[in-house]
Amino acid sequence: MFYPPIAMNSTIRLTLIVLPALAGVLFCVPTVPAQSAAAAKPSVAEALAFIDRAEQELNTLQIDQARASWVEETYITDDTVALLAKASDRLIARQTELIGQARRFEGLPLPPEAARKLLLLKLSVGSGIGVAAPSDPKLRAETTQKAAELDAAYGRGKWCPDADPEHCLGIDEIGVKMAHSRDPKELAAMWAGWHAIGAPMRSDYARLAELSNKGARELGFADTGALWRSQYDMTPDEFQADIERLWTQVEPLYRELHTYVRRKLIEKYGDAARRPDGMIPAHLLGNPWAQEWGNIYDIAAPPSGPLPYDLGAILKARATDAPHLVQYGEGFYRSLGFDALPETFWKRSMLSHPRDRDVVCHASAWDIDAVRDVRIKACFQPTSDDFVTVHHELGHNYYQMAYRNQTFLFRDGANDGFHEAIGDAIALNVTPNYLKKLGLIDQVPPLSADIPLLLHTALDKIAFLPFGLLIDKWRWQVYSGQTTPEHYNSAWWALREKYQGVAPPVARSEADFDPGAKYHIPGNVPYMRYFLARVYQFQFYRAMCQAAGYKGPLNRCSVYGSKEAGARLNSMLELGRSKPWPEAMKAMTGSDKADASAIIEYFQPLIDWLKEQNKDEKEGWTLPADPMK
Ligand code: X8Z
Ligand code: ZN
Repeated sequence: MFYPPIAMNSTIRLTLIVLPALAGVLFCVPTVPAQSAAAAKPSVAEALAFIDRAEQELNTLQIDQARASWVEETYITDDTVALLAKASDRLIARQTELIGQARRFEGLPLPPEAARKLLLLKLSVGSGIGVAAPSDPKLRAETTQKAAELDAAYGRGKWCPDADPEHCLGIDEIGVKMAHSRDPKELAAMWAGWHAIGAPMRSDYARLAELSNKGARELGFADTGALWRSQYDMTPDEFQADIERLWTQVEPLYRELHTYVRRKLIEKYGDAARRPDGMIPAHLLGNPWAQEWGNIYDIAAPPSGPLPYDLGAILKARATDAPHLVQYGEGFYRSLGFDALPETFWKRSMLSHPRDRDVVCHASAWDIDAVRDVRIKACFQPTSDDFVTVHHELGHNYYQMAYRNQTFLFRDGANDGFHEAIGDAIALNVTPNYLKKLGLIDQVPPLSADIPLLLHTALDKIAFLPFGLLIDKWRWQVYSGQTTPEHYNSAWWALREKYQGVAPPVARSEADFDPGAKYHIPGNVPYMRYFLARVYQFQFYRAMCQAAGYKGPLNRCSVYGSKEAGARLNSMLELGRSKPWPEAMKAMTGSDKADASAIIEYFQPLIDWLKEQNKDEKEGWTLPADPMK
């Protein structure tokens, strides 16, 4: 299993209260035949034995699939694509069969753990490729082949600026260039060059959506989006409402940041940044997808001055190599009381971009055998972004190691947002004090430097929120049929305009498929997890700071070296998915709710400052008239 995969979980509320009602829905599968509909009712002991065997079998198949997936993503060829498709096919085929067989245990008075496992078995369908597949073997094979091909298409994606095939750039290089270029023309060319990788994916993507929907419907879900929204220990509708609640809490922060950054961009670029509708051109924000804006800190810097230090420049000046970057991260986890990474991590990980073959550079963390074989696959560079990404990926690996004593179906995050939040919560501890301890900076800047530091963090964390929200809003529309393939790109931009207030730098049409240029779309990785994680990580961070006995402004807290903070974190990690996520949340934070109050507390001084900066500005943007209306 690797992260990011599709995740699966449920809650006590589901198991104890909703399950009897849901069991009818979840286990009343229209087209997967129940094995023994006419046979005598099985006993509880048989159900427990069935679950035990299923877990062992799926564990073996999943290890095979993870190895095939690792080889495909680190060495893309038509053969590794085909081998991955086969391994995924075997896993999904068996998952589907077992889900069908499990129907005969419906209505048995099972212990809660076993009932939860049967629910998770069903929700786990398609883990490995991110989506379900039809039970018809031909259609299933087509599904797994398409999924593997789309993943490979992203990995092979390149932009060749001067049509010289010897001089092409992958996304890791484009990312660094877009972080540093301040030439709007060059930025627009890079933006368009990278986004061109999406167009050839469109028809495969449409077909995969159709196939995965068929798979999801066979299992009783409305569509793939509903299957994804069912992973959160509440109904899909409740989940949607909870997301809206969180967005309402944080949207005002985003709009303040948008207003401020837009003004700074116009000061810098003039007409190249100005639009009558008030939106920001998406190529000017220091990131290929305008998802995190920390790289344009220099443009957004307040009058009080630049950042007190530039971590990226420091790492580059020291020629910090990829293993060294990872050692920094490992050092943090060890200081909390976690183990050293296993020897095999260093032998088997892919930490840099190999030059002799195509790979998927997008960073991910892997748990190949659920024993010790954890790995990272990434194309790390000595940048401050990758300093954070190292902590992020290691968060997945330490979670995987913490829940390894759970049985198969419980070996996952409490929900997928938890999995994404751990490493980010740790990276929030990269404060000036901590960097000084590492010897990376000489002086700790005074508290008066906090507006620059907070602004830099907000450019990454707050700017991301609408992006994190809209990716799956688009996919949910695609899967429900609300957005048809002829409108894929316009629906994508309608959401980017509505939520982010950004606009494409060059004209777009349905000849483009811009969603394909973002890894998680061809990779079929659900994305709402990252929105959740932006909220959760501040809750987790605040809880660790409390456990460490920290008193002071939240943004200056670093729990480096605190065994108490480590123990608090571990109390949540070791649960894996054995408990509903609100219980895991409670073990860590004392509260069983997702709640944006921690993120607001963290940024409060900046929020006040931004309001002051924006007092003469017109906030917001206007949307183009909807052509469908
Ligand atoms: O995909 C990731 C991680 C791997 S799970 C590198 N992230 C999202 C992205 O890059 O789009 C982390 C932040 C959001
Ligand atoms: Zn992740």
